[in-house]
Amino acid sequence: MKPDILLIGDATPRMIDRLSGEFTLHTSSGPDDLAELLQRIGPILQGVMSNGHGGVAAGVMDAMPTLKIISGYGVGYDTIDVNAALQRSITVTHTPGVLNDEVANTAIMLWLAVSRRVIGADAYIRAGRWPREGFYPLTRSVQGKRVGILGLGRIGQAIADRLAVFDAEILYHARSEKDVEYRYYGDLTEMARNCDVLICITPGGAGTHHIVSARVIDALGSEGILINVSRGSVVDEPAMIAALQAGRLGGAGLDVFEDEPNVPEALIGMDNVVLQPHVGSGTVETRQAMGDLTCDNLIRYFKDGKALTPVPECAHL
Ligand code: NAP
Ligand code: 8YV
Repeated sequence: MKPDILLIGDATPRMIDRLSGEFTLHTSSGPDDLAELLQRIGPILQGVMSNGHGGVAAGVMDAMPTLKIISGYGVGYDTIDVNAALQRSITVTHTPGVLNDEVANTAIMLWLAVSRRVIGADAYIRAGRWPREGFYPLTRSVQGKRVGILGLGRIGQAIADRLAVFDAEILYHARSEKDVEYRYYGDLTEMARNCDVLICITPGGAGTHHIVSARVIDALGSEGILINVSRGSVVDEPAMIAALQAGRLGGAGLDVFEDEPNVPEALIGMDNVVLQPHVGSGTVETRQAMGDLTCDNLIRYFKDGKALTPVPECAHL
């Protein structure tokens, strides 16, 4: 008998292929059909694959009394209620490491795009303005800047590695100081005051909610650039928008938002902002590596009871 697995959110054809060899698959495309599905087949489900966007709440787990594992297709697991999973002895897994380079590249790309006004310059040509109005206005260099990294973990370190070619002075804020040569700031506002660019790459969730506050944004200042590739909840979005509108913040490169997939209308018309629909890891190559690990976690768990990459809270299960 193949175990029954529920897929919540998108999975690639390669993932579906691999999983359907081992499991009986059921798919939910979102909250609209989830309740009905759970009522119908909840009691037979033993595993869940979640892309993290809709998440897995305690109530959803309750509807699956024989659930053993939730395999997250992504490294961030803020939308999966890990405490509720632990109470039910459910193992939660994620995909650390395999997306570091891609997300770091995304952060750097957003910074370059904002500083050098890539989107505006492209639009300038497409609107036929170059022959009529001459060269595009000068932009800001990315060379030799002070870059503050909020969250010096796996991806934060990959960002720091890339910053060497920009001759950046690297500052960072995390919960604890690391054994690195970059300058540590225990106080995020103080770091923001001392950097030209602030790149956010912490987990989401209660511990980091609005950690980039109005105060931090004001400290970054009118020439400062905010890059967010972490979670929308990390930045106080209304405060950021107000600062951008008033010219108290220089620009922003945003891959994540507080109410995805809804992006505040106010951001749409701003030419000092570059927007992406949460695609930091969204390449064929990296999603393949993430998808393989997501599947391997499920397959290994049902083979020998041990997943490959449990989240730290579930490592002992
Ligand atoms: P990681 O290795 O666990 O690193 C997280 C870092 O954040 C650590 O340095 C940690 O500090 C710091 N941190 C955690 N809570 C904090 C707090 N309250 N205040 C200050 N710093 C805090 O994680 P990772 O693999 O680099 O991934 C980081 C996050 O990136 C994910 O959780 C996810 O939300 C996001 N992400 C986004 C995308 C995207 O598509 N945009 C893709 C992948 C990941 P300590 O080391 O001191 O504990
Ligand atoms: C993806 C992410 O959006 O890994 C993460 O934490 O945010 C991204 O890589 C997603 O989880 C893929 O489904």
